[in-house]
Amino acid sequence: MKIYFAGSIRGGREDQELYLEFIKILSNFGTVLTEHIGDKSLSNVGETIVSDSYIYERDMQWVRESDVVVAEVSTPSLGVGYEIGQAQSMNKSVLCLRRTTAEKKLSAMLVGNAYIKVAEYSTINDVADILRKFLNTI
Ligand code: 6K6
Repeated sequence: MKIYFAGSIRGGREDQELYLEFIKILSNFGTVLTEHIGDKSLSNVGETIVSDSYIYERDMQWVRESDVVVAEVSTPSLGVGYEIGQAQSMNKSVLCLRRTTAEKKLSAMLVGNAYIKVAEYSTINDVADILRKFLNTI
């Protein structure tokens, strides 16, 4: 199974360590195409050797190739929201996970969207349970 994991980059890197945990769990179910989301050296403003258009084209190709898109949405990110919308238009299965303690309310574009599954979690054990249940249906 090819898994596209989405998490905030320029929206803010406060949850980077959490993304690493997600990627570790997801790797038990298939290939995570976007392991760089957990990369500590990827800052929200850092210079990149590749252009934004390269990143866009590559990431959209990976969404196309993926069997499922899993997004951690506790830190609001325009890019993650865009990827989720694109994934829906490509008929991909989409799961969004959000910490119960996340400061901001999640966008109505996700919560109000019957196509997208949104789950809340408190602990990383909850995440493992939610992902196992969801991915075993794919
Ligand atoms: C380095 C420093 C800043 O940005 C970079 C490299 N950028 C990206 N590399 C890989 N994927 C990216 C990059 N920027 C955005 N994305 C994609 O959008 C990822 O798949 C994330 O799920 C999402 C994050 O969007 P923003 O709006 O938070 O950046």
